[in-house]
Amino acid sequence: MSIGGQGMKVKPYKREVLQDLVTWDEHSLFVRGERVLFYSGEYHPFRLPVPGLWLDVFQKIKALGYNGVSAYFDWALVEGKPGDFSAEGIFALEPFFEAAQTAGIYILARPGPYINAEVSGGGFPGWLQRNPALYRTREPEYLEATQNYVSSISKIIAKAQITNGGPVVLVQPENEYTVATEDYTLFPDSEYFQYVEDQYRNNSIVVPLISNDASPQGYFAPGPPQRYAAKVDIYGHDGYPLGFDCANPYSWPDDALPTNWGDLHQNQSSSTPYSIIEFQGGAFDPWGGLGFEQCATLLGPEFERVFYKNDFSFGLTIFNIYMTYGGTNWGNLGHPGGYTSYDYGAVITEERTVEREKYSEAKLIANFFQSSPAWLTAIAQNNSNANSSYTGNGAIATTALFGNVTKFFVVRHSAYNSLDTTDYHITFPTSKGNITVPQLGGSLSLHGRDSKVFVTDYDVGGANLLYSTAEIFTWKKYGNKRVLVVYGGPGETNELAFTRVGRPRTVEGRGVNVGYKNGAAVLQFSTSSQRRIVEFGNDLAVYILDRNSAYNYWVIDLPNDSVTKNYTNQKHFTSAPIIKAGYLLRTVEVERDCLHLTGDLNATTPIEVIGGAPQRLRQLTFNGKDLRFRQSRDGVVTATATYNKPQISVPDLKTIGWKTIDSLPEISSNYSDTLWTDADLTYTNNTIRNLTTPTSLYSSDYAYHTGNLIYRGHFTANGQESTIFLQTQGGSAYGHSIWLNDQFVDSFYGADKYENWNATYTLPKTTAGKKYVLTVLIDNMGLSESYDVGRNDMQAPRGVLDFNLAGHNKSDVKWKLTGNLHGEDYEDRARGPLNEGGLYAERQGYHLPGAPISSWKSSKGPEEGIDKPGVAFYATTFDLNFPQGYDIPLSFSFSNSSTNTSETTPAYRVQLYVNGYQFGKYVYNIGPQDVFPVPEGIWNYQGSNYVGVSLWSLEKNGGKVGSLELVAGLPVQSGYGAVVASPQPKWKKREGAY
Ligand code: IPT
Repeated sequence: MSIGGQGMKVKPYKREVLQDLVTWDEHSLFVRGERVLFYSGEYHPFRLPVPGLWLDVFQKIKALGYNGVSAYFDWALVEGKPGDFSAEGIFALEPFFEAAQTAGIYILARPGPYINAEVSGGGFPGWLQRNPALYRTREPEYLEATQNYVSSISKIIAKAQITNGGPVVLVQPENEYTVATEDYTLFPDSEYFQYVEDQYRNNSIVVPLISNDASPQGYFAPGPPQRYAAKVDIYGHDGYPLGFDCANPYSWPDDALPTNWGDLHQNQSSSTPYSIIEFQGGAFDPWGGLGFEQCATLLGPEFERVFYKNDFSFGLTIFNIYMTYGGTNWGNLGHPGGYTSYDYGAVITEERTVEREKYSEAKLIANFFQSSPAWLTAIAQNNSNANSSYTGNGAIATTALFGNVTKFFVVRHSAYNSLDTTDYHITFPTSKGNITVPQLGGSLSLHGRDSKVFVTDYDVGGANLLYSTAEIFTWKKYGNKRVLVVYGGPGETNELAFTRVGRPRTVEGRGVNVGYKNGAAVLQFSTSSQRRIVEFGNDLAVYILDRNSAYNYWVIDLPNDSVTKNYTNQKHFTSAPIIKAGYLLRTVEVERDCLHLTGDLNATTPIEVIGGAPQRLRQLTFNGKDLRFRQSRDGVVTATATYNKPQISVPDLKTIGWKTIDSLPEISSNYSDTLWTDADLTYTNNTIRNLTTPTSLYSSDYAYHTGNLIYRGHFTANGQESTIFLQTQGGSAYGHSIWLNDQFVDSFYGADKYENWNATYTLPKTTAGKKYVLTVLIDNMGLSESYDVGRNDMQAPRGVLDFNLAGHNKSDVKWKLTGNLHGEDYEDRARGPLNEGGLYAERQGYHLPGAPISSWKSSKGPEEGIDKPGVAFYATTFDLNFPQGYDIPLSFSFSNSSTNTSETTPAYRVQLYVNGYQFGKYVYNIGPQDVFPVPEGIWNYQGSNYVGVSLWSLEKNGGKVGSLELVAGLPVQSGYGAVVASPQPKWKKREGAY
């Protein structure tokens, strides 16, 4: 294999731009001169606002066999006010980079400034709505607006580059700069793109810049041929072949498997490694959607097997899976097309569990490629005749990749979505000539929705695996002895053959047939759950598993020298222990004759170190505790890690006792809005909607960009006010409620398909000469993304768009409005600019721990509810006393029963706050989410907690929550250690709060 410095001699050349630690050629990236497969999972720090848990997720990604993480950073969260960049506490990136480094994970940093990502505004802060420029174009006002963010974030990223000892090896400017409206003729604009690249370069970013075309268009690819004046260092593209409709989780459309990506790559960017920067790892899900479990099924283990291996068949060596850990759209950070959970159906759940089968499948695939250095220079062969090639069977498609010695064959059904099991033979071109397999009789079989990677002349530490149809999990070499772990699907016949090894002998299990053909020892077996071990002299032990058993095996790199630290490096990687364990293994350390493991258990679990333990093991620890063990003559270590089920008690929210306060005092006659913002701007910079009111009523014109909005329209009656026409906009699934003085007028309950609504409402009788106030409460579901260049979708205003009061000129009504207290001068620097909206309780800070609740009314809580339309705020405090050493998911769970109205799906909206962090937005009449996980660190598991709940009932008879409970999931006995809580600054009386 060609690694290390040899790469430099290989044609065409290894490119070094501004530094020589991260380089590349047409095959792969190199780090410190060594070829690497950049195998990465997408994970956003801002969707897990607990820096104390960042390492947890990194370790779970590392344990998959990945060595990279791609992370977006969200401008809207760190520059809530123009010019005021602040990335501290939960928004600090340094601890994220440190955690990556500790886990041995390289970072692809994706700071935007536009990121999409299903976040509010696609990452654009709300104040950008006041900027009239065309976003993501060369227009100077837009470019200037990005400057403070880009230079500030670049400095942080720059310090974390590998050249400064940090984990950052790649940076992506912009995001999917691929789709533009027809009338934007400058697209794709090299001048603009070059500007973005220069912004990063001028702010000390020296690692390679990589792109992510939404689809393979070749925009800004360095070529050859270079088609654009601007170019990135490494060209990459994205792909979501099954889309985002989780409604039919078993439906794979006939034409959804990409087959031409390899050809496109050769035509577009043959000088750079084939790179997929976002490949579908799950799906987002809209309001009214079907919930993420369905997405996890659609994008499950079968999808990973067929689609990931298909990606690899194009010669892929830079791969990032979006999402790998999704997390939570807490505190209003999401876009209107999604709800609070951003679980994404990813391999790691929102609650950070690794229990989905797709996690284990992803681990099998990644480990294979990571243990196959020959992969990195193998060349994908033209696959236009893939159907029936190598097999002569038209139902099977095979794509070959040829290395100098080793060859790879990616096999799937020609009809990739077939559910059939197909029997076939394959003819391998090997160093011993063409060999048709299986040689020992019978046939191979490929199950429906499966795909395999076969190898020939594959180096197992000096032993030559002539071919294998059993898939490789990993192999290692310990001194003179190699251990190879292979697996097969249920009931399949598989065959492998070795040259250059001793005589085979089955030492565990039965049913392995041995033969000698073409100078090689051939093993044939049909897969069963019974493990087989075959030893070839003293050279090699082959572990034969079925897939489900293989799921229990782990390889975690050993710590390296002081330079490469925990980063995978071939030398260490090929001698890391292979360990059979259970739920999760996090770290492995060999210290002289001791072996230290950390990991998580969900049950009492047998541990078996099948290779890599010190020869005479003296001590084995698991999570710091000694385990009794046995060691065989071969060095295999066996032990048992015991799971102790803890006692967990969770407070009963039905009986705990709550305090409550009216959170819509605005409709009472003695409420004063003198401190509110006057909606008195007679113009707007908004470019996508002209004003149809005398003054702008767009919330972002007045610095309100997040959460609920409240408008107050003052007028003096003339007795003619029979109706009001009102048009509002809040994004998908929003709603509004209207009052005239304290009298309820009506509500719009909302639905997924309505981003805005207009209606004419009948008003109660008015008395001429009297003063009245219209109060309009509007939900804001976040700002739209700006996916298409040439159209400022992000500017879609929030709030009142238009109105018409019968008997009046529009100018007779004087409007005031509020959102979160003090808008862009947001109060809560710790929880950031988006966490709180404009409800009275939020403006007062009553969602924060320490709020003065003792003077409030006692209540049974949200299940008691209110008997008229309005907003109630409930609060309670309690201690949790969870045992240490466990990771315990803890969620709010609503159940869908009962209210006091006649309708079957009554309209009410709930926001949940834990220790001040908004961790749930529940819209009962739209759904789908009714379970809201909150991570430890937002919760205090050994201490006191403050829970706030706002309940907005939109119905004329009011409403109540059917049932609200706290539910703890299965406690996982964890080796992670104590979780440092996120900052939870307490309530203080707020100056100028109204
Ligand atoms: C791709 C975006 O780049 C990413 O930010 C995210 O929005 C993702 O989609 C979907 O979750 S765009 C792709 C759908 C073409």
